[in-house]
Amino acid sequence: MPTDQLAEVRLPDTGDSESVEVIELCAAVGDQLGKDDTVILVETDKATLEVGAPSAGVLSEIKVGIGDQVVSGQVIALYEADSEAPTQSPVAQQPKKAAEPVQKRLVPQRPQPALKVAAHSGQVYAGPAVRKLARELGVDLGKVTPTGARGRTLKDDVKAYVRSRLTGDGLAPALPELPKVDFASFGSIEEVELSRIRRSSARNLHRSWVNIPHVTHFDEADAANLSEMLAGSRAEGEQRGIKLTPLALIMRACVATLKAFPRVNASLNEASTHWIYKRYWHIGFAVDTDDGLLVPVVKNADQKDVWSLAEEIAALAEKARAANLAPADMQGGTFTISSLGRIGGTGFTPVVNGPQAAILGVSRLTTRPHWNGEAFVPREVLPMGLSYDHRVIDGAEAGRFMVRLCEEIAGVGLG
Ligand code: CAO
Repeated sequence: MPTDQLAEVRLPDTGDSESVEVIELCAAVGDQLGKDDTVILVETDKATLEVGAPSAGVLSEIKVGIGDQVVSGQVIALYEADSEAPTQSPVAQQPKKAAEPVQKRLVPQRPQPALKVAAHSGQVYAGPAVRKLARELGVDLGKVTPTGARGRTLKDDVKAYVRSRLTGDGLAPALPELPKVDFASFGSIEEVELSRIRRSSARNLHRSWVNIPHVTHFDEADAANLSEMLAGSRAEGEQRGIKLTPLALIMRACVATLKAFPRVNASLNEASTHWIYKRYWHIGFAVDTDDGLLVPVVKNADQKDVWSLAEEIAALAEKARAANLAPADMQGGTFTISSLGRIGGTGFTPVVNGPQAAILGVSRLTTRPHWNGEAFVPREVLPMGLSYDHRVIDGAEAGRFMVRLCEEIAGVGLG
């Protein structure tokens, strides 16, 4: 089509008396444009503005380049308007007068000019073409390091981010995939879909495992007192209608120890620059249900005696097994206990329930020979392992935490 029959995209009145800079070309020659589709981005002192096509058509020529200074009314592109959507401003039909107001000439029947402030989400400063690319690639622009002028994110930044994720450069290495195996080729198989709970706990466990540098510290507490307490509590428990189990006593000992070691009750902030100390002690505990693992939380455990703790643990475990836990029952935890004592085992390494800093794994009470300086004597012990986020807790601190926890358990009372 001859140039003089092409429709124009002109820069509308930007409100700036001076020229403005072209910072991005958002379409290429040959692109099919819809009405208002952005052709270029310009930047004024105050904002980034999108300049759109007044009607649908195919882009024939872009008359400006990145970095060019343009003024209101200047032709920035030519396009072949779709025949069913005739433009208001083909050059041949509607010759322009320099003095004519730009917006009227471009989009006479529209209340709004084809110019709008480019959308900014949060702190991210990027044009629509960059946002479109990010959307297509599933990239969170907040995670991309901008290299453009005044902190603007460029297409190349998005591409560099994707490349680094794929090749394992930088801080976020890509995980190598497990080999795909055709199990059926080796024998008969049955495929069973995971429950919603199992799928969500698999996600949470994986997320914690790959994000948190785990260390597990093992120790054993003298459990003579704890066993005695439990045995001695039977009659009172029957009266109260509450069964005391080791977990309530362990939880109480944990709270006392967490108060002495506040970092174990803390979390790292998202940017890993600050510790967040929580002045509340909400203790989660793992419950094994038919549908998978659930972690209800005893809120304000520091304000409850062992009977109240035992009662609440039993009620929450019951709710978990009946699939009746509300989301609020599982939120706000500051530390978690996973007790496999009823089942057995001498020790295990639980996965930290991030962003918490630590989790205590409790194994089965057992009797071991203990050297008292003169002879080996039988001693009942409670084996425990504390898995912790090594970014939050030093090894020595974890060791001291466990020594103190063992002391608390050794001297635990019913108060
Ligand atoms: N050593 C020996 N026996 C123990 C024990 C221990 N460390 N802890 C509990 N027991 C015994 C109790 O003395 C009691 O015995 P009696 O029935 O003879 O009186 C019995 O186990 C009580 O068990 P319980 O399960 O009813 O009560 P609990 O308070 O100890 O635990 C709960 C409650 C919900 C934590 C538990 O039932 C549970 O689901 N545990 C599994 C947690 C899990 O799956 N963890 C793995 C998660 S992956 O990290």
